[in-house]
Amino acid sequence: MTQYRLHYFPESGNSYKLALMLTLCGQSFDPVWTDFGGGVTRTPQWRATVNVMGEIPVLEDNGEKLTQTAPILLKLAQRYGRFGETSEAERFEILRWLFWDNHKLTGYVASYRYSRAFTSSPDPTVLAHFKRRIDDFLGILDNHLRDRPFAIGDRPSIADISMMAYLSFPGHEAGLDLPASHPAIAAWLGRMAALPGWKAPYDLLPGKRLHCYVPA
Ligand SMILES: N[C@@H](CCC(=O)N[C@@H](CS)C(=O)NCC(=O)O)C(=O)O
Repeated sequence: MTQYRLHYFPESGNSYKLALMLTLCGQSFDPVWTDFGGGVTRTPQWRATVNVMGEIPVLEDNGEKLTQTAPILLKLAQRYGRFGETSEAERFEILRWLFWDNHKLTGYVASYRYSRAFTSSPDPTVLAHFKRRIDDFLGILDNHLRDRPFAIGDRPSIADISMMAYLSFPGHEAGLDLPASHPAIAAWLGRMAALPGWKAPYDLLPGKRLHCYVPA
């Protein structure tokens, strides 16, 4: 049986992608809380020994350190025969949304939420720029989900797991009220949360939290 260790911090939606995928596949993992706020991932020692890219999450798979959630999700989907593709066309669709998520949706929502909620004096110009970008991306996703229950069609896939991660944290952190602003996204999040075994981010990622500067 594969032994997993997940290096994470609780506010990390990227970590949640892997924690949720493992959980939905019936797998357990040892949580390795990491002092992201204290700057440990910026240290030369951590980069030399844990992740040369200086990022969380890192998934240890029987001792092998894997990074980048998209290829890890693809690997887990193949290993467990869950949330992957059943045809070449579906594989293309999954990759298309995974790349879009990493570059656009997660890239901007994560940066916006982190600056807004977890730093003491965010630059308003930078925040406004991020917000304009995420409004556009959320609109694109909401449109896409109006005519289909999940990202690639009738069944949930790793593309959904990847894209839902940052949208599953408490709304006040990113200042989002998705049921009011993007009802198709809110309905899709509800369908994902109804999957057997689903758990919310802070239930899967325990431990000391960053100070949150915005009120709940
Ligand atoms: N594309 C990466 C993104 C990972 C990522 O950006 N992680 C954040 C924390 S959730 C991080 O470590 N950021 C550090 C930085 O940007 O310097 C993935 O999917 O694993």
